[in-house]
Amino acid sequence: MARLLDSLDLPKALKHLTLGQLQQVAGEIREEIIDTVSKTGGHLASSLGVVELALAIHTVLDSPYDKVIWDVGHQAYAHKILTGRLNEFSSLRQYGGISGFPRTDESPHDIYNTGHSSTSISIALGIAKARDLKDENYSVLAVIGDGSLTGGMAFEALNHAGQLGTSLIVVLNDNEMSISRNVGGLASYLSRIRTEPHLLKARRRLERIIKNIPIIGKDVSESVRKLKGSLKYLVIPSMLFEDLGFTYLGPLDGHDIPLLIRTIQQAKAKGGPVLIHAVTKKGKGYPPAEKDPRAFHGVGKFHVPSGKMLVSNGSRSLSEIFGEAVVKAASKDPRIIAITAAMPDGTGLNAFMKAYPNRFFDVGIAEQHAVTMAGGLASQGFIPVVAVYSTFLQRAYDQIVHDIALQGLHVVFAVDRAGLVGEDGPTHHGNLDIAFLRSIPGMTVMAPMDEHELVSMLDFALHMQGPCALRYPRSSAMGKKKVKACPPIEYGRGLLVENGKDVAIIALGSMVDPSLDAVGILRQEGLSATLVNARFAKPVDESLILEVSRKCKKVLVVEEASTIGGLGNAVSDIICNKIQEKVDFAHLGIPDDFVTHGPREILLAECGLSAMGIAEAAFRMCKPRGAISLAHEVSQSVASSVEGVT
Ligand SMILES: Cc1ncc(C[n+]2csc(CCOP(=O)(O)OP(=O)(O)O)c2C)c(N)n1
Repeated sequence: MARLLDSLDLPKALKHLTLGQLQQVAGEIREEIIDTVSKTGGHLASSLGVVELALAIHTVLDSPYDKVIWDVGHQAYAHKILTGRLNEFSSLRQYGGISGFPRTDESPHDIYNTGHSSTSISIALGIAKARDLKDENYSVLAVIGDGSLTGGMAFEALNHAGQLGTSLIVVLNDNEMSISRNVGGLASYLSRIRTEPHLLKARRRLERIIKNIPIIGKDVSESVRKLKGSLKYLVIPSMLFEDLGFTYLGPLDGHDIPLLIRTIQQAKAKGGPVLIHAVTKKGKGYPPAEKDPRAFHGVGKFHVPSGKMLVSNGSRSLSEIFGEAVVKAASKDPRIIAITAAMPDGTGLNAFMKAYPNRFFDVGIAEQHAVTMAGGLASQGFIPVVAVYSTFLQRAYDQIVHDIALQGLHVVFAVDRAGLVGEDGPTHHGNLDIAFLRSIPGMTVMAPMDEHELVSMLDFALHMQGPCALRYPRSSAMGKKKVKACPPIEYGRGLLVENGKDVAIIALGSMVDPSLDAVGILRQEGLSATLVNARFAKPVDESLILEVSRKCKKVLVVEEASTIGGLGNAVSDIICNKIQEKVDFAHLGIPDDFVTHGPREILLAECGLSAMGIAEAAFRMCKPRGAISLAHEVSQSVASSVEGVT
């Protein structure tokens, strides 16, 4: 049967649909999302939960004249479909296809690039003030989840917006979930509003009142005022949002399209800062996701009828291996504490959470607090391990500098998803950590070449002093050891893996393995290469660098990190400052640009970070006029990405 969705000129057509038609479109959007994400992977449960919300918003507002900002943006699939991207939707998260997050270069309806949490209210407030200053008249609406509301920035923005009093609508999409169950006092507060019996009664009353308020005309704001007066303080003992200066409307059923439409109309007519509290079900409309929204928050490919995940290579992720290793270490040392910022699953710390619940802290989406709290614990003799994705650690830079390094505290940073993450794209790539961590006095930065070295480095990090970061990519374990000899970690010492004479390749972490394959390719081309596993990005092994540079006179540094500020800069400084004779230097890493989304292997290859790319770069240094044979069988050298979503 032909879909109504295919015949509509969206989003304009929404305003002319009947309720029945809007409900039909909601169903069709859900099917489209489930079908596509089952093939592409993506943020399924979050997107299914806001279909009615997206429909109501685009029915009432005139996007892109009115501005809609989706916090994190992982839940914006329905918004994408409703704003003219139905035909491209099957390319979601694919290389060259549409992004899994709002992107301003993709559509004028995507007002801001998002991917990191808790930014939407600040963005919306800035846009609303710009509107006021330019004497313009559009509406600005931010949608923020209850998980994202645990981020400090969201509170900073609410605090400011309430004071400024400008017209701004914040829709709180409350599904009781972050990726895992939401945490903290705010979650308990929202839960109380949702479930206390006398508040439930008030909620029904509120819904009745809203349904009876005229949609247009001067009675509207009077009705809203009365409505507020009748409910505020009377039924909800401490109206946090009202006290901050917002008109609070809710809690409302976030799947009731007419109720949502009317409430957004009310909020628009009322003016000033308004918070609509919409209660939604994460995974709505797809039973496996409703049952297990955590597993379906971010998924790889799956079988639609059963909800079974289709895992392609079955091997374990580095995150899982890290998680197991830290549990083992904690069993021997009661001082070890694990901290995550709303990512117990993604970081592998769920094992620790189960084994040592008293020594485990999920702080919510609060990376800054996670780091400084670790500082407090470390100051009292504990050994905190803060497991954070590289991209989200950016949030806590000053805390690392001021609250950890300056105090000389022993905190271990497990920096997961370091390097290119793949399909989640530029907001999630973690290529800056080496640059921003290396410049901090007293910081140690390590990167393991495989899971075996990861475990050894974690052990080393737990037993040293001072702040220490261990960075590893979004990758699966390699299984067999490729480099047989794996001597114990020594502070600031690298490892000579191959001892050739024509060119020295100095590789860091994830780049050791493809560099080893590159050495094999070079051998077939008649060149003998040295390979150093750098192990440390700080402090670097100066004596080994000097030794191989003097011997080969050609040095290629390879790292899955920004070339600016990376290991390569440290190596070139040493060569420039300490070697008199001429040494050719080249550097492969992530260029000074925001890398797009797509499979990690493709993105790495585009940066020259494949076995063939590394071999070609080394070959060019040795034979600038020659050309490497294209016939080399390049093994799948970069451990393939783990299934699923960052
Ligand atoms: C700064 C930051 N830390 C962590 C994340 C990872 N992350 C993405 S979505 C999410 C949970 C968001 O929960 P919520 O806002 O309630 O949205 P829901 O998925 O439940 O709809 C987290 C922790 C992030 N995007 N940004």
